Amino acid sequence: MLSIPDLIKKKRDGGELTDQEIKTFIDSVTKKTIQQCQTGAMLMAIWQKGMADRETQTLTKEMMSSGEVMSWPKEWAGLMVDKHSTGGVGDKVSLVLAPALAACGCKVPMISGRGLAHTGGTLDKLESIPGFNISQSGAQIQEIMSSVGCCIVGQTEALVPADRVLYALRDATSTVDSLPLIAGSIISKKGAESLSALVLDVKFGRAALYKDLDSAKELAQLLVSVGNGLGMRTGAVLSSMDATIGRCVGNSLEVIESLETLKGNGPDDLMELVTTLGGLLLVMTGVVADQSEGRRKISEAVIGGAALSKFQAMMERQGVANQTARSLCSAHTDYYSILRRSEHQRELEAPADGVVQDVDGLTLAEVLHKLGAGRSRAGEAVNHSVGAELLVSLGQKVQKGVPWLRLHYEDPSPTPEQILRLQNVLTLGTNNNKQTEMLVKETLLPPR
Ligand code: IUR
Repeated sequence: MLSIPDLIKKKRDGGELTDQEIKTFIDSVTKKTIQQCQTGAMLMAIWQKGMADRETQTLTKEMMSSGEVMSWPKEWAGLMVDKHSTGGVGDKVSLVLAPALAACGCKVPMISGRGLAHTGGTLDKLESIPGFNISQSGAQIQEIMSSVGCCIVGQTEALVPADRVLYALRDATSTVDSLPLIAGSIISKKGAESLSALVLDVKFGRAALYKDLDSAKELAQLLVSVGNGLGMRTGAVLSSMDATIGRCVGNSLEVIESLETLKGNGPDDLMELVTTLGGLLLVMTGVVADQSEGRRKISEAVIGGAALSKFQAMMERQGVANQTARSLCSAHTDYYSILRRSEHQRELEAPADGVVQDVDGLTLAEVLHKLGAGRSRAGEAVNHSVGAELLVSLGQKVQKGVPWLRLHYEDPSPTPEQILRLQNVLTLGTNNNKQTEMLVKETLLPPR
């Protein structure tokens, strides 16, 4: 049996680790018998030399087995589903998709994350709702799944402990952007949810982890192959992430936009993502025969209000007072009587007449992050009320002086430089052709 330094050397020199050697590495990480510097060195060796598909598959399986693997009642077999997004600006898809899938008869034990850097986290968004409790035990999750059909919760201590250690060290050793390490991290956690089907929203573009379609596709193919290798039907969509998803960015504002979507007033791009991802899951679980039927079923669940009822029930089960949940879901609610509104708002005006050609979602998110909407380190607090509403859409004709962005801020106030950066988020031009490009560029289905 090779020692840990020998394993590091083997990988460093470009060798392929055996299944047993990968197991030894992950076991020593979980049991904390390995020194941190050795784990860091192994991560860097993996970052530099990569892993063969078999190694990535074994790494993922061993990470998944490092902790508790959830189990579900037999009668839910085939219905357990979830989705993962590689992170976007204004990405509130989970808040609409989870209840829509539950309304279609699926079981959705959605384990989500918090925002880091410029991407927002689903848990932070939900925590802007007074009382919403993302910490639920395994037994509570079972109960919510049984009574409602969906929950959105944080990762428990018991789930994939190896990832907790590796993820923190990847951050500290500049090894986050390694395909096998990303695949191991994402898929091991979904594997531990014991899913029947998983859909991945892999983003590409200015505000995404991978900027170009080809690299995003490489990641998507690896995630799909590793997910299927673990026995989950896994598919992926490649969707562009240049502007924002919907018109609101920031935790409370995104909850409001999600609720409006669940009341049938959602923006087209958000609905496109929700119906595409949901439709794919319905195909993979066999609830429908094809993608267009899946899309239609999800769309009906949203437009017809069934998904809103599920969201209300989920809020109630996860700690929100019944009166509050009911009020948030009523037709003409005053959201700000429940969600905190920022102390200040400021509208930015269009500098000239023109047609909206581009909205730079990354710059917008970076400025909002500095104003307190996001966090730079795990554990930091976020200000739920900070955010922005886009008041125009791509292809829209605007006149000089018309407000195009409403900024919601508190302390700190935006500096003149930040206002300048925000002004540069909007690009006006003369091209009158309304942009109707679809967000979803490609779909990868699991092998039959
Ligand atoms: N999300 C995860 O859960 N793991 C990762 O490695 C990345 C995002 I990047």
